[in-house]
Amino acid sequence: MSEPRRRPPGPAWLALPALAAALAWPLDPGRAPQAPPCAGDLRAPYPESVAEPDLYCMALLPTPRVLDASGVAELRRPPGPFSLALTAEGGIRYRVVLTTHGLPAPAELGAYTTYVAWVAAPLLSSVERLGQVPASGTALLGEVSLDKFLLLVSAEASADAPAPGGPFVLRAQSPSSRMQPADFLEFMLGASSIPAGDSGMAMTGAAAVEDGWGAIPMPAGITMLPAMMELRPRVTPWRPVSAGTVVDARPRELVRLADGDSIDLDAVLVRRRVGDRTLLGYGFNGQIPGPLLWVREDATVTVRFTNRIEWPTSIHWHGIRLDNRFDGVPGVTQEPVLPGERFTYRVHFRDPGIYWYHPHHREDVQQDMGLAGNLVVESSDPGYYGPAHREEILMLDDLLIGPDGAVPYGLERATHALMGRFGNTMLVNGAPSYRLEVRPGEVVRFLFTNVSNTRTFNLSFPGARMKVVGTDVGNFEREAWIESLPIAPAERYVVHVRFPAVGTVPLVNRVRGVDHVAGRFVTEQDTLGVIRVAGAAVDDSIGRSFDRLGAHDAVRRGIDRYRSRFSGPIAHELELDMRTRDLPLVVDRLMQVDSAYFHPLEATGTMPMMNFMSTGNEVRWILRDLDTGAENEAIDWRFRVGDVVRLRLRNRRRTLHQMQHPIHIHGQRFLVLAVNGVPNDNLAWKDTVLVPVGATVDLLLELSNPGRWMLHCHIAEHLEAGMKMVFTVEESASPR
Ligand SMILES: [Cu+2]
Repeated sequence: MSEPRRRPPGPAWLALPALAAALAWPLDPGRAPQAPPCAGDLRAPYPESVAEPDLYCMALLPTPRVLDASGVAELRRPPGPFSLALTAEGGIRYRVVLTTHGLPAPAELGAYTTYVAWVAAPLLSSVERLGQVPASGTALLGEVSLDKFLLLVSAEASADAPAPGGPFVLRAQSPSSRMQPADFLEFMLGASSIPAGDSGMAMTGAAAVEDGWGAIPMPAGITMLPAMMELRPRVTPWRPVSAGTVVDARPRELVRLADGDSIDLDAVLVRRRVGDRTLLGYGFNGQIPGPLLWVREDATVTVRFTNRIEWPTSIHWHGIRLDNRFDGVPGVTQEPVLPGERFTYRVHFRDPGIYWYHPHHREDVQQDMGLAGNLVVESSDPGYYGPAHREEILMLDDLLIGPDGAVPYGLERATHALMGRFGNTMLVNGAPSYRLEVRPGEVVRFLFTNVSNTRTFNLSFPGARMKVVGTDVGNFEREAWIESLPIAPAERYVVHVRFPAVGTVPLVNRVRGVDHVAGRFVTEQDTLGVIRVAGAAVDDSIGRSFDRLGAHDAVRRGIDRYRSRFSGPIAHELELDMRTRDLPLVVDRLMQVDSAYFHPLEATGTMPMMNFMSTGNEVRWILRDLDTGAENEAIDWRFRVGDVVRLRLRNRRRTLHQMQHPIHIHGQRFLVLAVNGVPNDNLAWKDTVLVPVGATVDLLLELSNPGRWMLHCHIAEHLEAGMKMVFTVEESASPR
């Protein structure tokens, strides 16, 4: 089955050097073809464009009155701190850049003086003005965030026309409109019914599955094909069993460690309460999350780790630029720590910020069951983050719990290899109902870490303003207002939120799910916690400072010495891809139908059975070096300490299934220079970046730390299905 291709109506808009110049496109002096996403042939072989035209471009077709005219719209990421711009509801925000060619003078069509572009819902239930466009040329227009939409251009008597009055001359459908209810599936695959309309996504039903897997939770309101319900992973189901006494999981404890201090960490089996369920899990020192380790910047601490669980394991110190020997990657930096064995880590903390630690072996099981803890590295500057009344450290997670308890894991290989194990129970600090009490006017600093296997959250506090302050390895150059916080697995963000008035404010995750079979979007909303605002108002000097966006001059100055490298050549280009083999026919067929459109962000699990049955036997996720063709661990990059290189990550869309990938680089730090060619103007050091489907992300990687380091996707199941590589950083021959 071939993918639909839009054949543009005329060749005139194809080569648009003027567009690039007009919009100051960052032309790449390094490798040749870096065109804006929509400046080439939309059918050209990827990767000639800087983003996937199939997802980020729309060819506009002429109406019969202007058959020689044409147009193309680019769906451009608006500037902002995240690689994907979302609304609080989870819609993807795009800035529309519209290029028209060959439209007649408006007066030739009647009493008109100009052309105006509009965005409309598919059935024209709403129409909004996007801005004025020329008869031939390029205009930067307003934002679009509808799931599916039409772009329309009409001739108008006035540029200020509040609604379309004149004739339409150009129109196009959003790439997401390619998703349609697949009526023929009923015939082809035996779907009993394809419901219409929108509904919530609460996991209400469950598929009773025999043979040791228990019952698999199903999202309500999402179409399931009967043939899908028969699917099983071709691995042995594994769930923990308690032999002898099992300790009850405790909430985490704060452990302050001074330079030179030591701590014992044991991975143990625990019994945990999640809502009204009792489950077996794993905890560091019996705690979920693991102990909150608090250190000062530049401290070195010793961690004596003992493995008291039944899997081989290790501890990885996520985001810490430590000595390679202690990075905790079995097979790369150490042997796995076998059950009953010990390993001693010496961890040095160079950079202030919020970090975390977790196993680096079968994370899909061990991390999911509770082995994850936060680390706070306190800055020597007491005003590092700016003023706030209090600080809350929140670890976000989700668990997949069916009527028979936690859904078993795969013994030989991870299940859920396609999309990762999306949970149906949201957790904050290991528990399903986070509560906080504050006084009116309080500014709360939240330090968020996403430790879920695959879920990208889109957090907001409706009714309270939020600004982003910092991320993985320190602060942004300056604070920025945000309407929501998209946070991918392994990412961290520091935000300040002000709660102005008495009442309650929920912490919500709001995303758009894709019902692939019915070809529609659905709303998913989860309340992760509740902030109760009560009592006397606080003194407002911190509140007043909250209203101003602060600048982090030290961060900006620190980045200044790298700016001359921003436009250097691209050292390596990695394509993110996947391959399948031996998939059941029903899955393969459905994936082919499905591949007509991939949403840039798969924010929730709407294909639970197809996902559940897939393992590393059927699915291989791939990092491919575009220079050598080498894949995953066959890639062999070599650098020297002091190198500063540009990397380009391209998330290939033209494949059977694609998904966003949070790419993590061990032992170093990087800047996200640009997404889909749009440069970032507010930078921060990071160790994990979300690469949306079909997107291109440019990084500036600083090689500051010698050793053999991993680069991998932080979706636990994608890592287990191969999506990893190792690069080498050699000691510098001479001081730099
Ligand atoms: Cu991935």
